[in-house]
Amino acid sequence: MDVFYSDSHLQHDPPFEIFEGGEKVANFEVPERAVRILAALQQTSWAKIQAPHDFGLEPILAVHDTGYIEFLQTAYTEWLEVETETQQEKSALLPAIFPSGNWRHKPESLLGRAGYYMNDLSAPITAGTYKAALDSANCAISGARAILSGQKTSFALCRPPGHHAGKSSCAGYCYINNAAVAANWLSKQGRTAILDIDYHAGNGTQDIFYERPDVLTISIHADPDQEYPYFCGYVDESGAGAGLGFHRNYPLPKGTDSISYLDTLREALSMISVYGAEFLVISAGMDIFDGDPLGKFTVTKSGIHQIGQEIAKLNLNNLVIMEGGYNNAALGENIVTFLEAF
Ligand code: SP5
Ligand code: ZN
Repeated sequence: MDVFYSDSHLQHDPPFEIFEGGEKVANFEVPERAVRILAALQQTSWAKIQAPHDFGLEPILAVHDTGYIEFLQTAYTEWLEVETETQQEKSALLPAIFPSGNWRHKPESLLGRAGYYMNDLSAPITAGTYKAALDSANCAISGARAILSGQKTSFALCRPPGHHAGKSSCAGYCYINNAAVAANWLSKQGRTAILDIDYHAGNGTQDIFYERPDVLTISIHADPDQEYPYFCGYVDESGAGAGLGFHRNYPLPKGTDSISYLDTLREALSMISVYGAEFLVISAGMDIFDGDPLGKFTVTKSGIHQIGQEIAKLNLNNLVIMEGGYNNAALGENIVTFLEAF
């Protein structure tokens, strides 16, 4: 199986994030995650680990706003030039204000644009963030190219993850929506669906394809009424305009176990069958695992393997994209057992 991985993620190591209540904690989305996954794949006989091809900005700008990508590119160096009242350390940029729905004037200043483009306090921009995000997207497109040229399944070891990044926003550890970039690219070649199995609703992916009928998007996740991203991922959100009927959310309660997860998965998979997808992009978050520090499902390692088996049974061309998963000690074996089902 072709696996795409780039070392540039190591340069993206945000020192902190802000939890509810203003608690500043070490960022959960750490380089160790991808290092562990890589090490586990290196132990297998089947993973063919390769560096991604550089596809340039065009496939990224096909799903993201140009102003947003330019902001990501220059924000950190601009931040170094901003004069601050205190001698604060400038290891990472976060905003301190967010526009509400009606306020959509885009400011000129860096700190104004930070609030405009950054949706929460968990995706700080550091010196290495832009390059890491670009190469993460390049891993996804490389994986797409591999399945287009005949590989049954490929794996993009993307870091940073992508499914919370919208057309013009970063959030939830995500900057460029790797799955959306790859699925949009594949959709020009054949019927494409995205299945998002990360614990958190794939709000960025939903945003990007919401009015499009040409990429079916389905997300199974924790009920957003209780969990991040809170404002998106509900059952009544099913697409709009030409895209009406081409988005589906499956919110599940906390404590969901392997058996009930698999019941919901089978429903989602039948929708993908009916759609007649040729390419399936899987946003694979391993934070559904029992014992994930940010998740409250109880899906076991064997459950993760069965999820892979059910998806593989559709017999589509599969692009597996790494999303979340924060139990670092279990992350490598969880991804390996998932991929072994393919
Ligand atoms: C890609 C991905 O999985 N992003 C997830 C971002 C979730 N961020 C939510 C953090 C909420 C922290 N709540 C703290 C509860 C204390 N245990
Ligand atoms: Zn997640």
